[in-house]
Amino acid sequence: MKKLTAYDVTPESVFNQRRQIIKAVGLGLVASSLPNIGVAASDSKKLAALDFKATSTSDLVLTPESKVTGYNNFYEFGTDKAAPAKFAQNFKTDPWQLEITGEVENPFVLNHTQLFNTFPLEERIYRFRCVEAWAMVVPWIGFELARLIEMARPTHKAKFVVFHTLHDPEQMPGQKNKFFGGGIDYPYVEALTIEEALNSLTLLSVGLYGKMLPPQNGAPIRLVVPWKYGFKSIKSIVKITFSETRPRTTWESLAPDEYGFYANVNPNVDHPRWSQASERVIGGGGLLAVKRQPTLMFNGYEKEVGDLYKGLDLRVNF
Ligand SMILES: Nc1nc2c(c(=O)[nH]1)N[C@H]1C(S)=C(S)[C@@H](COP(=O)(O)O)O[C@H]1N2
Ligand SMILES: [Mo]
Repeated sequence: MKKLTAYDVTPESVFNQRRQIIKAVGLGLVASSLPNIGVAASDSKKLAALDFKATSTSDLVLTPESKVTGYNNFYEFGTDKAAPAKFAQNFKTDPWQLEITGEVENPFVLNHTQLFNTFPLEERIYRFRCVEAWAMVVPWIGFELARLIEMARPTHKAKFVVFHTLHDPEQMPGQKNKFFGGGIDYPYVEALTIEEALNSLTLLSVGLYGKMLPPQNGAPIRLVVPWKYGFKSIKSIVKITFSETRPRTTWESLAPDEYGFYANVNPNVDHPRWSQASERVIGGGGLLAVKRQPTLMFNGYEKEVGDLYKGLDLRVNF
């Protein structure tokens, strides 16, 4: 199988323009206010290209960009897979404030520009597995959450890192209408143990496929935890709180028998209503065939994260 780098997934012209654009962002200009920067976005919206270290290679076959940005779970914009791409188009992600607070010595706030230039951006090609048993491979752009945690300097009491999505019912129809939003009590909240949060796989993502995140994928900043089911990878984050106690997270609160706090991808622990032993490959198999593949333990990242769960009964702590 072909080895992919960022150069394979982004038109060359975009690469050549990156340096220019990032300079503008550094000067405090807003990327989205730049004149047409010529990014060949598949949808009508033009998204700014990002400057990142294009070092990642992978044997994984990338999911087509149109699927990554067109088949989404973002219940704030409706429960249908096509709803977020449709209803999030005018979602205002700039200006934005991400607040870092709680059990830290150095609480701080990042504005929209600072999300993109405080930490060096890199590309990470990861498997992405939804609890609904479908799978993608996504070329994310972002930075390790560990870098942000270092800057915040957690106190010895910080045992959990808690993430909050924006609460804005005027912009998010799913927050205004309980049925449209899948019955969730918003805002959407997710959390990791501090050890999980510090793992070098854990990413705060600001882009994919060489460009800023489209709104349906969680712009301007979202979490990516590749060894856990997708619902842990919370979108459009406005607050990160360090806490001594484990919070009640969104899906765990809604259906504790079906969605656990850990939510580690595990082929041996089925969802009560379906098997997790195999997964449907999104964009795979062409028009007529549905391609399935075996689910990998920790989504293929056991070497990197297996030690985090030594001695833990994964059937009980699902
Ligand atoms: N705020 C928020 N974050 C969310 C969700 C959501 O509904 N709201 N859905 C989750 C689920 S179930 C999945 S599978 C992923 C989907 O991410 P993607 O659309 O970028 O593939 O986002 C996760 N993050
Ligand atoms: Mo999901």
